[in-house]
Amino acid sequence: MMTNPIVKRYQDNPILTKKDIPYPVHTVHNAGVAKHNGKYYMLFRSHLDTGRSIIGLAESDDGYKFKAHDKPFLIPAKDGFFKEYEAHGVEDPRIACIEGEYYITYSAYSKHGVRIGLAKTNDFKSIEKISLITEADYRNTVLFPKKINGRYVRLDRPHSEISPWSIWISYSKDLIYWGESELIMKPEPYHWDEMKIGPGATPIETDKGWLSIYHGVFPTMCGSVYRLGVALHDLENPARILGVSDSWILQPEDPWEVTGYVNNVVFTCGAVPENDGTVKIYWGAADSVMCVGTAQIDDLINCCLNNARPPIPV
Ligand code: BMA
Repeated sequence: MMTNPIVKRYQDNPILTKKDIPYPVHTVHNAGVAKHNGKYYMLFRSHLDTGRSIIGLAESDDGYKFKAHDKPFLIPAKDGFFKEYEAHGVEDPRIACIEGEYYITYSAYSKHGVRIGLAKTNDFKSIEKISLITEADYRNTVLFPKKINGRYVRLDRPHSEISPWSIWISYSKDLIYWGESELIMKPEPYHWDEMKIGPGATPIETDKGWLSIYHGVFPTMCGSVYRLGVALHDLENPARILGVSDSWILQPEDPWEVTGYVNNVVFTCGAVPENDGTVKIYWGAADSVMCVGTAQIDDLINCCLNNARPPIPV
């Protein structure tokens, strides 16, 4: 184990497990987290008995000790347009606060594949589903937390056999219709992220660029290993990547990261920057429990700039 890790794990991990949830679930993982009126709100994914997922809500005063609400927060629609496309569950929410509104992007599963849903809340009490903002097959879509040059921007992860599991960027005037898509980052062959990459946490604005914490997957004889890495995007033109860290910043090490519903997974959907220059990174461990750790934002930026590999392998 590294002696001075970039991401310092919280000593009381895991911070939320199925035992903390007042309704029956089998897992608590892959949560988006945001701060609202001084409180931390966590939207977490849980597997039900059917093997399909729903999204619950927990809140915290300090970002470490969370209390789950009595009822799930975001569940597959029972009627209307969304029903057809969410029938197999809703997964992996990300939260972006844009101009005071909290936008949630989530994976909507159905027999037609996986699409990205967009929902909105102002208060984490009620939620409004807005639209399905991709066709199949997309996962891992994160919104930038502000408009850039007058447009909303997102990182996303379409999948096709010809161009598997890379990170793309798209733009929108209204958050509903997206376009001018461009591939900006690919897995690096024979590297820790050689099989798949996908956007993770909502990008964080820094004076050096947008910091993006993403996941990378390596295939082994024993299944895939999910780790976290970092990339830095130009502030004005986020399609331009200033550097991608050659090394991961977090890999499965704790027993609940190594063994669980899916072994060897650390997977982030949310990170909260703090005023003291640190960031709280939240990750689902082994698709079973939620964990948190802190890092210095400057250290993560240095990983991107001083130990960089090209975003698109040459
Ligand atoms: C990915 C997604 C994630 C999950 C990960 C590891 O493909 O399904 O939600 O955490 O696999 O199982």
